[in-house]
Amino acid sequence: MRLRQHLGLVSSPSIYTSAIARFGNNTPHRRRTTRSRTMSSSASDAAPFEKPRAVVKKVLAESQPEGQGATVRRSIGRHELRNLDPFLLLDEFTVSKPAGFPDHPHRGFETVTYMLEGAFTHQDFAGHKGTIKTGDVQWMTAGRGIVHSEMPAGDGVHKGLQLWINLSSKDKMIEPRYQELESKDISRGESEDGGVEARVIAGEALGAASPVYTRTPTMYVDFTMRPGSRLHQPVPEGWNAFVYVVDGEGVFGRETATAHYCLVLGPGDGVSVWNRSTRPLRFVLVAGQPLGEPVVQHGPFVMNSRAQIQKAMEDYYYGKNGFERAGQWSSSA
Ligand code: FJE
Ligand code: FE
Repeated sequence: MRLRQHLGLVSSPSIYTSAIARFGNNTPHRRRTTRSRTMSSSASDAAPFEKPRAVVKKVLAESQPEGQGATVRRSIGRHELRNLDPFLLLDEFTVSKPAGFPDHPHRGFETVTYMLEGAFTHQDFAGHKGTIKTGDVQWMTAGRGIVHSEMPAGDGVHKGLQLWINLSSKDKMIEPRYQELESKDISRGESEDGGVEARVIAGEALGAASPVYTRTPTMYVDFTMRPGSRLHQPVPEGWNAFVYVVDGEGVFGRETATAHYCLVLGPGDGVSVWNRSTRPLRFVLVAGQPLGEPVVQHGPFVMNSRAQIQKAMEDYYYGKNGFERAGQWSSSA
């Protein structure tokens, strides 16, 4: 029963090619897979991966002040979790009015905002304005320059995740672009036994694929697992990958983690997860192809050299090279 779940996982093309190749090849590993197909469900719990990814680092994202009166739990980007190329930052934000992230610039990377609860309104200097609600995603490619505000819409508590993905040197100065996904339009995959649901923000999982175009190849999936369920999720080899637990408790490889823990995964072709608890488990799995380029960051500017950072600050200050509208613009209440 659980094995069918593995097979379902390898039914889509592209990033699962290595797993498919394994099933079709007469490797020693195939024998194990074939055998488990005919054995009890406990035997099929064995990972179908040649090189299962293990947790190599486990860090609790502690709360810290950020923006104007806002609080974030920073995982990627904190001291212990730097250099997870192409990822620069992951903040779990919790914000109530009047706190927020008022007018600020970005250059050289992408921000992906995923709402967990409540709503956020964004406004930028080019007249883009919108509100993302629970379950919605805003995928913003800042490129050469964006100045915007990100503020809670309405009363109460507003929560979400913001991920920063670096852009390659050839993409850092592209025109800004937005990709927005409403919750209802997010592709959902489900394991065959219904124990696991995937909301696919980028890439593919459980037979569902996201329409988001990722300039830096990225996989971003929000998984919810029922008590007792298991997942064997392929993750492209050579990509850096991590898990961030949103709610509940799970076993990732051999490591157990609860909410607000970030788990960096080591090399391999997939990760196995087990919800051994009696409550639902929710986590995001994020993976990306490393850029392998120098990273020089100064707050919201991320470039390849000190000189380019200097240039970004000048461009912002003098309103040049993408920041032309920065001078006269400010967000409205
Ligand atoms: C910031 C540069 C920034 N984490 N999580 C410098 F871009 C920001 C910033 C955010 C942010 C926004 C949201 Cl909606 C969620 C975030 C940082 O806007 F706070 C500083 N100091
Ligand atoms: Fe921002």
